[in-house]
Amino acid sequence: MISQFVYGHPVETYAVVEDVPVLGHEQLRHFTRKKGSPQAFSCPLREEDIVYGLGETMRGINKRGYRYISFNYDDPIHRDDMPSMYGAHNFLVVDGAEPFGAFFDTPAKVVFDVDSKGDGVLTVFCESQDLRLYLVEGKTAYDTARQFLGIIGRSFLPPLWAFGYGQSRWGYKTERDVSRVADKHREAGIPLDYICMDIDYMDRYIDFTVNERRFPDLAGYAARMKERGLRLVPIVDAGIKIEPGNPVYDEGVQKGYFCLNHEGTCYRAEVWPGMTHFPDFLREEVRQWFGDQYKFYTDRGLEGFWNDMNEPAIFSSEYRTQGTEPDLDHGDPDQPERHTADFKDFFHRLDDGREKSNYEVHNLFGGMMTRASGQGLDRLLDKRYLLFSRSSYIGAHRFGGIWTGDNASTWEMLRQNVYHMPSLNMCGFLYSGADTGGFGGNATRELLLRWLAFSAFTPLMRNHTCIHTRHQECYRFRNPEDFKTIVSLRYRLLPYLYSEFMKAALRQDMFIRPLAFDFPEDRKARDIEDQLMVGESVMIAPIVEQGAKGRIVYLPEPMTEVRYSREGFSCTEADAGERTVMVPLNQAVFYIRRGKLIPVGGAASCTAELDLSDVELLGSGDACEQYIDDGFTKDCSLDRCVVHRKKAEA
Ligand code: MIG
Repeated sequence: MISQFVYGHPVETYAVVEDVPVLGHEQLRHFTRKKGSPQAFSCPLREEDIVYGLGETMRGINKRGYRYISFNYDDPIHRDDMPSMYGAHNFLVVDGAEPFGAFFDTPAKVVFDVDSKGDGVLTVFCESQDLRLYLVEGKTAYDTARQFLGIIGRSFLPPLWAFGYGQSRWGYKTERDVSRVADKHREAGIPLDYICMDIDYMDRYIDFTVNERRFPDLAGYAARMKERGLRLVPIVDAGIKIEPGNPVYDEGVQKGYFCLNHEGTCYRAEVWPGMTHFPDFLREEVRQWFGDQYKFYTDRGLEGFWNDMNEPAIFSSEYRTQGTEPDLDHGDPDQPERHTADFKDFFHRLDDGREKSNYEVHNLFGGMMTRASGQGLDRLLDKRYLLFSRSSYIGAHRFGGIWTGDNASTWEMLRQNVYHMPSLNMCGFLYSGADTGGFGGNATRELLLRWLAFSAFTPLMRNHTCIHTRHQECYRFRNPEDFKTIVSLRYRLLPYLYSEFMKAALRQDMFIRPLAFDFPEDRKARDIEDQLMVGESVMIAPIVEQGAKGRIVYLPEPMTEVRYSREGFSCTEADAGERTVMVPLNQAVFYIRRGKLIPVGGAASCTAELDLSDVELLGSGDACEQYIDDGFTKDCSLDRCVVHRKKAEA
């Protein structure tokens, strides 16, 4: 049961794509609304109720006990008291006596106080008077989340190669740098499908250009790499450099495609290329135009992209030339103001004729860039593309995935990655992942191995790190053989993972879930945050602590324990309850649910070498269904599933 409540005159966000009946304000259940600025929606929580959701916010899977702010921001210090990250995912699920979910569909700032004072009250403060509130009533928390996924439209479907392993580093500058990464992986036998090109591939950081000294023949190079089963994935930033003579700039100015300043001329903000203008992504015509620009890359054979700096990030502006240190709100919990001045300085002209400051519609900017790029790529390519963005809003999940931005090489950040995955899935962002190994700071061998063993199960599995940090490619560490084993696990699992991802996306379901969603009656499973369900049949229990030789795992039911080492898979049947499992750094352990089977494949150095239909079956079930396609087709449907049955033992 889903209903909608409309307040004021909401801005079109394109988040919900299904018709949802609008009820009168007096019919609002669960919440009491207090008018004012901000308007506040409150509901009581019982001691035992759990609050899920809020996508890309810090802290645990149960959001209870803290305060979170939806106001997209580029802040690389991901301390767990950071109130907002890069995305705004305003959906939460209250798992109480009557489970329900609520989606606050407004692009302005929203503050979620999830019982931060411990007095059993959830209050959502919406700064704008204009919003749609969607209320979802489900049988369980999982059912509630699934119903929500049903109204926001199907997840973006990346190509198979996007499920391979990717290597990235801010600092690869030239064709030689990129080739070295490719060669070293191939030499060490570490599988690899793509290499990201960070801002240095561009001509002076200008979008839709390439530095021809560094990449003299990008098209030829991309083709040669593709023959080796490797793709190039360039970064695209939000701002367009002010440079008369550049056709993208000229056309944007001439057609009025950029955001305006207080004087009604194009707003000027400094980012990587120097002074730039921001495309007014909130308008359809501008999105069309921006999306079409990706032709520069697709003409050169590129099929994958990451969109960055689209909160948008601003170093300085025509109004703020100094004081680049943002006044971040890490302190007073009753003062939700963050650094907002810049966002009040530029304006969007909406398709409905209204003009809004970026501050009023702030959280839509990055998501609309994703929509523009995704729709453009869909027009330009006759196959599926890879796209992931830093900033996002619910709805953008239909056009691309996200990565969780500038984390760090710390164990906390690995734990945060574990918590993020189910929360993002509830908000539609199935294709997501973190910078494996950590962006800021220096990764250790142990951290990277444990992190890889976790991100082997996340759809986006990319090792990325910041310039001037320790080199973090697998082959830089002692015994690359161990890294090969862990990354190979990902490839051997791809028949299962790809199939389960595609099935979940096509069914508008979650791919990664909290344990409690699958075992709602199990009191103990309800409280577990460091084990997750991946696809229909697998449970994982990642190791997220330095020096840990193993960990305690809770099994809500008897399962098959699968250990992966350089010798391959070995299975043992494990009883329900707690068990201690020892996991050396060069091994990984996961679990298959009772009565389930999963298809696993052979080793491969890239997805092009994989034969998805050549599988062996692990687990205790009799049959399983595997989704198989060519990895590119846009014509994806559940009809592509094949059934495998376990052969009777001889
Ligand atoms: O101001 O392009 O989150 O992944 O390496 C930093 C350089 C800009 C931020 C992204 C990061 C990327 C970096 N970018």
